[in-house]
Amino acid sequence: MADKNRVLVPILGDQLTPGLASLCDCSPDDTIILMMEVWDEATYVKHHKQKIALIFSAMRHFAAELRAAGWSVDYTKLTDTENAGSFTGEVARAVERHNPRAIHVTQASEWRVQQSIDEWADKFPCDVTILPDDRFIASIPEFHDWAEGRKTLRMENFYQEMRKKTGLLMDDGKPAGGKWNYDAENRAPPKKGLTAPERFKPQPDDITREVLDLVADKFADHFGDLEPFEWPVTREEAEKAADWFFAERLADFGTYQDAMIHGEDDLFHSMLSTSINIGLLDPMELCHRAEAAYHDGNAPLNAVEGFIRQIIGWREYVRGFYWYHMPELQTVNEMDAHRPLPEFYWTGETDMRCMADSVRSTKENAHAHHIQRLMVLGNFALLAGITPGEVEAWFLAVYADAFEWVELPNVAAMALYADGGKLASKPYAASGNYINKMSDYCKKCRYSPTVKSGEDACPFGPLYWHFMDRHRDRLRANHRIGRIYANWDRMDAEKRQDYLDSAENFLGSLIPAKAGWARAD
Ligand code: FAD
Ligand code: DLZ
Ligand code: SF4
Repeated sequence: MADKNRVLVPILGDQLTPGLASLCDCSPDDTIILMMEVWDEATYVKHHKQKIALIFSAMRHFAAELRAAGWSVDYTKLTDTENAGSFTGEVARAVERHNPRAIHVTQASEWRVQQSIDEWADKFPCDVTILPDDRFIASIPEFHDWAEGRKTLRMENFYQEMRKKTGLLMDDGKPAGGKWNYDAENRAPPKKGLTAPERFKPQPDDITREVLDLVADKFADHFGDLEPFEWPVTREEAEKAADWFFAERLADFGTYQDAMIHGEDDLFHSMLSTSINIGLLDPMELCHRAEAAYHDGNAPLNAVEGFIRQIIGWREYVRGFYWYHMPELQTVNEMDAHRPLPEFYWTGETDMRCMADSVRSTKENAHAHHIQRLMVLGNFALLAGITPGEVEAWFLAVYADAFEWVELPNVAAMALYADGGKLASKPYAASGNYINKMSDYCKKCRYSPTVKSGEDACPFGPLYWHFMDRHRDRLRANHRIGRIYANWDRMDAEKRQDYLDSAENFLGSLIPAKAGWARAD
């Protein structure tokens, strides 16, 4: 049946928010909402099985929520049609079915998808309106205005603007407690025996079970364990997960933000990124709750400021940075890195205990926490000079919270310094001493961070010096690393050569990943 005069509102898998911009000016009796499970989105990289299950289950639950609220939802399941291929293909079919008078769509979070949406106005015989995604605190033009003309873009400056804009942790125009940033109090190493309270783990209902069967059947060759599947897939579950975090973990979130413990996969982290990224939780609401916990005396300032900084600082900043630097950000390789990704990023089969544990958590949970991503998995790729495109595809494929707008700046610019320093003032390069200080990994590792070269040396040590040595011309002018070259130059020549030989031997032993893990052959 043709529904002339109705408005078609396509909603994408990370737009699961009732107050979405494209729904605001519509009423249920004048609108058809279109939701589409499509092969292109599930396979442009071979996402972790849990990520596909998360998106499909959350989409199906959201469709049910919308229907219960009186909306008409046209929902295409992946197996409904033979060729549920792409967003544009499905919208074309929906235009034929419904003959809408207009399409209203909220801007896609990712450049790749937005490129295809930009073609809809020419393709379809109706008006197409693209609305800005107002679920972020800073709009894309606002970030652009802030960035334009600045020599360097730094999160800290942007974050202060966001604190002023939102009024979060502000006392009479000044930062609460007198400082903008309590990062220095967010770096405690793990105490012996430190454990974190369990997080809230929702159990699959019938809708999720059906999706899990679908994923097991259609995506068996994708990376990662499908079960246990413990991600929130509804607003209600996500809110329970947030309640749990605020009650059980926030108070220690700040102090142990950078700590790593073997087998303690998420420590005091919130595990809320998937829910925030797909629209089940409102980032500002979370920040207000964190601020209230501080004012009520339930969490210290270093925890609350740290949490708020991740959200209105880093999360907003990387999103603005992404749109400011796309599409060039996809191909940056300022460090001239060309080594293939090692196979152990997929198998976890390495004697490096820190890497093996981070890959294990990634495989089992579709998650690793920030310091595992940055200072273990990212740091290794930086030091070993792995091709940015391969590292980016890995990070995009393996995490349930991975969307290119947040993944790419974190990987290319933060972890790999492949943008040459537009985001970070220096590479996040570290030897095994950092990992040894911040984790319990090294104690039972086959390597030792105190052995400096040779077979038993922690590979991060020689790799660190190899990295510094080969990038001397690029990095020595950076005043934040000049001191490192002074140390290198003070070492005797034999010791320096030992480091470089150990690194070369180790790099020569790496087995490249087979094709087909991240993308279909
Ligand atoms: P918490 O530690 O509890 O932090 C609270 C929230 O702050 C997170 O839920 C997230 O929304 C936000 N946040 C924290 N750090 C960042 C950051 N650097 N950038 C953006 N938001 C941040 N995050 C993703 O959401 N998707 C990704 O694909 C992703 N890829 C990353 C790749 C690398 C190499 C690095 C270094 C970081 C990446 N991050 C990514 C950021 C961060 O690691 C995750 O957001 C975090 O681990 C999610 O777990 P959590 O919810 O427990 O976070
Ligand atoms: C990640 C993902 C996957 C796996 N599948 C779908 C899908 O079938 N349909 C859908 O609407 N969204 C999916 N997503 C999320 C999208 O990739 C995400 O919404 C866009 O990339 C945002 O630009
Ligand atoms: Fe990782 Fe090196 Fe420590 Fe082993 S010794 S866990 S490789 S940092």
